Amino acid sequence: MNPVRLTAMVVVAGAIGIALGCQRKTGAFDQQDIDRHHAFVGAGPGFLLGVATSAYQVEGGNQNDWTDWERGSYPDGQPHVAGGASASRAADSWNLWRQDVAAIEDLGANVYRFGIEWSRLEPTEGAWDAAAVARYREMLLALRAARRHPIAPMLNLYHFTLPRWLAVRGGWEWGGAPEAFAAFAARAADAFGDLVDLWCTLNEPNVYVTKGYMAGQWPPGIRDPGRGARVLARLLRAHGLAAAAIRAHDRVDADGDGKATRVGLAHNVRVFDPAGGPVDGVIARIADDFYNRAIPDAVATGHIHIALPTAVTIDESAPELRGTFDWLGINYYTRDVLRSRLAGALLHGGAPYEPVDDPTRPHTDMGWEIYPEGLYRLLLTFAPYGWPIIVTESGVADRTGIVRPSFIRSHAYAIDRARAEGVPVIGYLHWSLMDNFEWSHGYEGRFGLYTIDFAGDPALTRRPTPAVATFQALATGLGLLPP
Ligand code: PNW
Repeated sequence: MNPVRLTAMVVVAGAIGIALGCQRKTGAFDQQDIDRHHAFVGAGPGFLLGVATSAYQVEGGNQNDWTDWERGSYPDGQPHVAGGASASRAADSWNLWRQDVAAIEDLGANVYRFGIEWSRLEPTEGAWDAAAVARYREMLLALRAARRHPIAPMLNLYHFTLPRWLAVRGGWEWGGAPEAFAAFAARAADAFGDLVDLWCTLNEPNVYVTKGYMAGQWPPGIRDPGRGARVLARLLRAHGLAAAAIRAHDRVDADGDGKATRVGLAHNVRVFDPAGGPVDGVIARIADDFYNRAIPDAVATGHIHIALPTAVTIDESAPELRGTFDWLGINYYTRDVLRSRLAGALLHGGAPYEPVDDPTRPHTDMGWEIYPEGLYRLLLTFAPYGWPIIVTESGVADRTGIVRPSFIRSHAYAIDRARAEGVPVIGYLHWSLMDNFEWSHGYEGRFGLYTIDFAGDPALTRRPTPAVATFQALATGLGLLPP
C-alpha cells in the first residue's frame, strides 16, 4: 500500500467521520441507578432470557481443525493454547448434557443458544452421523419439555471450528466452502427443524478472521489482512446461502408462534474510542467500519464493502444477503481505546493502531476493560438497521465469581437504557452457562455462571457461582421463576 493512497483514505475516512459525527458519547452510568434498577421488568412474555455455549468449547470428544491446532506450537516453541490445554474432554457436555439442561432449568432461562458440531455430524464430506443426530435430538426434546416452561433452542451452526476434510481443502478459502456449509445447514434443518425455530448461522465472523487470518492466533494461523478480508466476504456468502437453505428446509413451526424459522447471526461488536486527536479518531472510524459495520451493512444493502486501508478493499454485489436477518445477534464484551501508529502500519504492514489501556478502569481476568456503557452505545448504533436485536453473548472472565453479579446487573441496565430509548432488544443471553474451553486461553478464562474444577474434579460437577442468583432474579422479573 503506498503512502499516497493511505493518506487519501485517511482523509476521506476523516471527512466521513466528521460528517456523520463520532459514535455517540455517553457519561458513565451511575452505580446507584444500576443498584436501584429492576432489569427487564415489563419486557414482556416474549423476551428471550438465556445462556450460551458453543459445541467445541463444551462437548469434548471432537476431532476438527482446532484439535490439530491445539497440538501445535509457534516457531518459538510456545504452545498454541495456554498451558498446552486441549478440548478433548472440555466440559464433557456430550455425556453430561442432562446436567446442563438441569442447570438451565434452575436458572429460569427460556432460551439456550448452543452449537451443533459440523465435524461430528458430517465427519467426512457428504456423510451424516445418525447417532449424533439422535443425541442432539434427545437434548432438544429435553429442552422443549423442561420443568417449568419450554427452553427454546437457538441452534448455532458454525462457531470457529471446521471439519478436517474441509480444512485440508483450504477452509473458508476453498471456493466450495459456502455451498458445503449451506448443504450442512439444509441437512441440519431437515434433522432438527421440527424442534428448532431460532437459527444462528455463524458466530462472530469478524473474530474468526481477525484471530485466524490477521493475528494468527487461531487456525489456520495466517497473518495476512487481505486474506482475512476475503474470508470475511466468503463467510457472508456462506451465511446468505445457509439462511436460504434453513428457510427452505425447516417448514415446521416448533413453538406455535406462526413462524417456522427466525434466522440471524451472532456479531461481535466492540467500541473503538480514539485515545487522542483527529488521526486517532480516523483510525477508530476505520476500525469501526471494518469490525462493526461491514457485516450488517452487507446484509442491509446487498453489497459487500470491506476496506482495510493498508491491505485491501473489497466491493462485491451480494443481493442475496438482503432479508437474511430476522434478528441481529450482538456479542459484546469490551472496548478498545486506540492510538494510531500509521508509521508502523506503513513500514511493517501491521495494525494501524495500538490499544492504550486505562489502568484505572476495571478489567476482567483476561485484561478486557469492563465497560457496560459500551453496550448501550452500540445498541443505539445498531438500532437504525431496523432488525430486532438479541444480545447473543455478554459475559466476563472472572475466576473468583465475585465480579460477575455486578457485571450482569450493569449490562442488563445498559440494555434497559437502550430499550427505553426505543431500541428493539428482544433477548439477553449470558456467556456462558458454565466454564469451558476458552480457545487459546485454555481453561484460564472462566466465563461460567456455573464453575467447573477441570483439574481436580473428574466428575466435572457444575457448581453454581454467586451470579446464578443474579440471573435468577432476572428470570423472576420476567415471570419465568416464582418470586
Ligand atoms: C466469543 N477477542 O469469542 C465467542 O463467541 C466465545 O466462543 C468465547 O468463549 C467468548 O467470546 C469469550 O471470549 C471471542 O479476542 C473471542 O476480542 C475473542 C475475542 C472476542 C470474542
